[in-house]
Amino acid sequence: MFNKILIANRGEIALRVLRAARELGIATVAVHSTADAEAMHVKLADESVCLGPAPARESYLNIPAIIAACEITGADAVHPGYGFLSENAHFADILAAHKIAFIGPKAEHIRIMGDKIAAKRTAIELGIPCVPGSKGALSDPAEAMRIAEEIGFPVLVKAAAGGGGRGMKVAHTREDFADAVATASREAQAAFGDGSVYLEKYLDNPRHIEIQVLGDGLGNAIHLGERDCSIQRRHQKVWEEGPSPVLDQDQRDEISEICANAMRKLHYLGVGTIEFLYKDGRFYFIEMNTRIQVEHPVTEMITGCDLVNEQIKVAAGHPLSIKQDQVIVRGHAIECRINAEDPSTFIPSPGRIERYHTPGGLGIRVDSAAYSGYKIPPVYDSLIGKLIVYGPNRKEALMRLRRALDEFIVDGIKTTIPLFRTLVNNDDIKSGIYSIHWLESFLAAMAEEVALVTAPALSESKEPTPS
Ligand code: MV4
Repeated sequence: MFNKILIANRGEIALRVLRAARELGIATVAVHSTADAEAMHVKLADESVCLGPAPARESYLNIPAIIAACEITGADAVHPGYGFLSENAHFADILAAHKIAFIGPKAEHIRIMGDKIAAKRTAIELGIPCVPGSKGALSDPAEAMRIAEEIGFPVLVKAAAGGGGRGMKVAHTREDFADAVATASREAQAAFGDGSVYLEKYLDNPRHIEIQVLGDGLGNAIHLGERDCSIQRRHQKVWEEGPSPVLDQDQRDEISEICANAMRKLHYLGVGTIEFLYKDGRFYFIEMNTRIQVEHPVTEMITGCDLVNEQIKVAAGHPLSIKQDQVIVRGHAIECRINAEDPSTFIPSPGRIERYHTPGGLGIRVDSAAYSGYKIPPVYDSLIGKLIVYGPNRKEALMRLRRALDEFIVDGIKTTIPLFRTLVNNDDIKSGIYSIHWLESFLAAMAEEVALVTAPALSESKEPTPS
């Protein structure tokens, strides 16, 4: 087992990794930027190293500084958390060259899944169902049009280097097509330095359902059920839950087993998430994430399995400690991502947290690095914590969530907690019938309502101003 893990991240996920390491009896090293000197992960770790200035590229993304921090502290493994260097195959290679373990998948698998075309080709080979589309990147325009007509409009043009929604364009008709390809390719070139694009049938109003997998790199792999992450805004998940409110047991068994079998064939190492769009009873692979995800606690609550603990053990070469038949999904969990943002405009609200009180009691988990007096720096993402609730069934999880949100106090900054108080009482949310576009339509309707009640009446506004 490792002696000392360097946690190459910040915020709540740095604390999450620190807790898992400590329970395994492994020493921890926190790294931080100058903006994070007072951050909780720095206070709680056994040791800490300042990597550099606030901008992530000079600190949390600074590979030479992280390698130096490992050498200075004698860390024999690095956990990258999510974001930052977590899906950087080059970083995994550099660590290997320095005889430092990367707590994550094999560089080869990170590389494949980072290239959306290679990922899809691999998924097809592994028997994972995909969205109908082009075989690979588009080459000449005439050939592209022929494929688009074969798929049938609407088609979606996607960037090979994309993911998370960047470099995507819908072509509704053949007239829109050339323009969509040109725009997507230009945006992809600008954003990723790679203009290659591919085609898929556009699915309207699907759900986003993902399968959690875990492998030991030796050919053992299991699945840990699904999470439904359809409630999102601008490709940022807002509310995640598991199991999905719309699947029956046969559907979830079928797709989960396909995923576990695929990971066995790959000799996949570590945790992973296979993302699908789901519509009319069918699953369509879109991408695979080769990291621990923000929403992993949903799975931990319904399976009782500690995913970060498992990640560390398999990275150290241990075979999987749990068999598929020991994974039992029980009850229901919901996660709300609490951001330091205005709950209606989503404008970031950094600053000092004055009062901070988290909910507690049976079935409540709060993963956060916030504390009273903590000053949220304006330079990183605005996630300040996650509230995860568990209940024996969805209805009771919703009741518990409502109760927990009422107890949560964060003063001094704006947070998205009030949005969740609205969502938990919404009929569509309560019924579980929603698609990936539900939240954005709901927010647009709310903004419209506010505009109507605040706008002056037409008769009043037309009144001449008294002189
Ligand atoms: C799609 C799609 C519809 N049809 N692919 C967005 C990000 C990237 N991960 C894949 N995405 C989508 N791919 C086809 N063929 C709609 C989306 C999409 C989406 C997917 C998941 C969660 C939220 C989304 C929001 C807008 C669009």
